[in-house]
Amino acid sequence: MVIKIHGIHGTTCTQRVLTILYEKDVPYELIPVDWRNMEHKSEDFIKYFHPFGRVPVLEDDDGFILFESRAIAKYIDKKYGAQGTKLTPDEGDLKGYALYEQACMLENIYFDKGAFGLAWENVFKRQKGDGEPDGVMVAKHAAQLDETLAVYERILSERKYLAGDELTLADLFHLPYGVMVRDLGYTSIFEDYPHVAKWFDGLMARESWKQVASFGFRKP
Ligand SMILES: N[C@@H](CCC(=O)N[C@@H](CS)C(=O)NCC(=O)O)C(=O)O
Repeated sequence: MVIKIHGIHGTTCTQRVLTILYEKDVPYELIPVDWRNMEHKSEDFIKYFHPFGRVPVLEDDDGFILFESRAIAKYIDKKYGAQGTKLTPDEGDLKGYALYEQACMLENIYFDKGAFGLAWENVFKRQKGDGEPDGVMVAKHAAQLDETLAVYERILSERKYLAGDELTLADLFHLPYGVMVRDLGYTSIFEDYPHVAKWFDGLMARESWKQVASFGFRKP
């Protein structure tokens, strides 16, 4: 039996998990969630898979269930540590590991705020019937993302990746929303910063992401 991912090809958080599965060379089965019929909000889905009624969810071959894309990615990385790309520093490397955890927080706290905010205002809000994009909020999120990438530029002028000179999960976590905001037309926020642009182009050029992107993009 292989790992099952309950999710939807082409949606951001499922993309985050699939990227890591490809990096680690781990076979998986995608169990498509019937989004249109709100399967993710059904009583059974909430009871057995995700208490908040969201995707993705990992179901391991022993029945272990895990939700939250970044936690799933860390689980896969740890379980298949020696396989595929090495994506975390050794835990014995105290400072290297701490810098990796710090980089994970940069993505989750600073980058995601602006990037998700832009995705929400420009795409998700309308789809959820929550109204039209609010120009003030769009400008606020764009400024927040710009501020974050200005800091990234300083970091990436001193090291190749956010946690050091080796690629980690923290870098890859940026791909789905980074690509989405670029596709929405916010490319200049990245391209104004040469080290950021080089770093992000390198991430998008990885085989793992090319594979995930080949499924197409779907806006939930
Ligand atoms: N922080 C969660 C977010 C999960 C999430 O919001 N997933 C979206 C799809 S990308 C979803 O299920 N949305 C349905 C909803 O919000 O009702 C993760 O990283 O897994």
